[in-house]
Amino acid sequence: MKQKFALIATSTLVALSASLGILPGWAGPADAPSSVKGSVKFEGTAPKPSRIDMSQDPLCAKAHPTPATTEEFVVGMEGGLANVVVYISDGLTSHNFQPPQQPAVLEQKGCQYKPHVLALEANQKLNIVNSDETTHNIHPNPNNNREWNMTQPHGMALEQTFAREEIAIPVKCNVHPWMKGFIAVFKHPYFAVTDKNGSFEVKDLPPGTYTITAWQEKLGTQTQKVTIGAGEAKPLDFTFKQ
Ligand SMILES: [Cu+2]
Repeated sequence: MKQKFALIATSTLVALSASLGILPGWAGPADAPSSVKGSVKFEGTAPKPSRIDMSQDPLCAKAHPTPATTEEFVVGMEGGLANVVVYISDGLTSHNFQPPQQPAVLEQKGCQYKPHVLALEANQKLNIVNSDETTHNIHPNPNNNREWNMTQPHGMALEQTFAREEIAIPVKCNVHPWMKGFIAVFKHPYFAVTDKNGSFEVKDLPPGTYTITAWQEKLGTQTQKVTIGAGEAKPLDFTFKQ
């Protein structure tokens, strides 16, 4: 009886250790999800954001006690570059993905797009929200998807989808010429957009060898090839310069 208890205790400990990834020499079960995690940096002096003149629409201007600035280069602490889309561009063995139930949300707030760069899956619902008092007219300019433009007064609900992969679709407002953003559409769930520190994490990857691409609206793309083992959190960094 005592021996049996010891056996159960040991196997529980092994399972626990494995799930925590602390058992030496064992990376986890073959199907344990992996991830790639790191940051994107801008090397050198990034172009300074410029002030946006919103005086054309007082409802926009009054939303900004201090003037809003352009978002083409958003560089944070220690050169971290925000709004970079990092994604698997090659190496997936499965190509059959259902879009998530949860809709993506693009907000127009202070007459700017929030977020400035949005990533979602093909056929995932996109809720477009106008939080401003003014009326916007959102107008994506795709190459590989259906083009549309919609007038959206405050409070009007708007839902759209994009059927095909496209990285990335420029979005503008037909009313306010300074309003610019991007929507990246993926046929798989393995993508992330860097935060204000330039950090990203692409999660729940099957182990494998992948080409990973980082896309920035002004600086173009960079790729790296990585092999990620089962349960491994692979560090990966990108550096852009102009
Ligand atoms: Cu607008």
